[in-house]
Amino acid sequence: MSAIEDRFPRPSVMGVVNVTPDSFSDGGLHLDPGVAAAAARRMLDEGAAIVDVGGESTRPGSAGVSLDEELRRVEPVLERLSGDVPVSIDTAKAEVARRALRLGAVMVNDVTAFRADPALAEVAAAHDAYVCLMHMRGEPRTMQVDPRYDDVADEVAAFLEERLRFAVSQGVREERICLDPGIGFGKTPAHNFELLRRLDVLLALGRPLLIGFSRKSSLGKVAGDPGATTGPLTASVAAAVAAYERGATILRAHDVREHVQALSVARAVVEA
Ligand code: HH2
Repeated sequence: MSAIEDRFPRPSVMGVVNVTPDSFSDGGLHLDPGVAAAAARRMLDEGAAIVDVGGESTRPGSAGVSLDEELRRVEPVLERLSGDVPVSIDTAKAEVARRALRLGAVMVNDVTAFRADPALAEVAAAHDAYVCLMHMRGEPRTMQVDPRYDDVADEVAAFLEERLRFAVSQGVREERICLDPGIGFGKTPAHNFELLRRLDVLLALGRPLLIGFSRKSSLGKVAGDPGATTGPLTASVAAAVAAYERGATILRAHDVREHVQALSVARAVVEA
């Protein structure tokens, strides 16, 4: 298989299918495996390059789910997609990733960057899977309680560099790895926007970047609702275009059609 930027050229959209009762914006929508699989296929038709299937919400305040419950949620969906939809498995558990990769998933998206379950790195390496390593400060239960940084871009970059080195030391090929600053994971709206503004600091690590700003509350807040827990579609699309223009490669989004359309225009502007 190829380098991640060959398989997922700039800009590629990653559609989101959360098979959870409690995800912050689409919780409960895709609990039925047939509905979830249909949503994944629709996203592919709408132009997604890959679909991110997750069975555990990481919204602020969430406590996590057991291995059995996570498998019960995602396995029937992956079986229905049967290797003909490119799937990323959004998990921090090695066993969930192992089963998903056996069922045809091609990417492991770990919001803990191989910290929660270091064995996940070996599983990804054994399958030569693509990997997304994300920055999170703290854990979902507490991460939004007064997050502070001296320099958010430098600190996120240092963390991602260390996790990249760890992944490579466990046998994951560097060319398979993308990095993600983890928008909303232990960050204020100001931190999230500074990370986008200073994406060059992360690009200097030499790996493609994945950005997941879709529907996140910082967008609702900056668009005028200080108590927002989600962000509107229009703001999500604006953030994805801004991220792409600053160098992001993969844009993680719930509303695939609109993101693909907007990013096609943005690409037409930058490409001769
Ligand atoms: N955001 C969420 C989940 N997984 N993975 C990556 N790599 N980057 C992200 O920004 C990211 C992610 C949170 O969004 P969502 O999946 O919609 O919600 P929940 O965690 O509540 O299921």
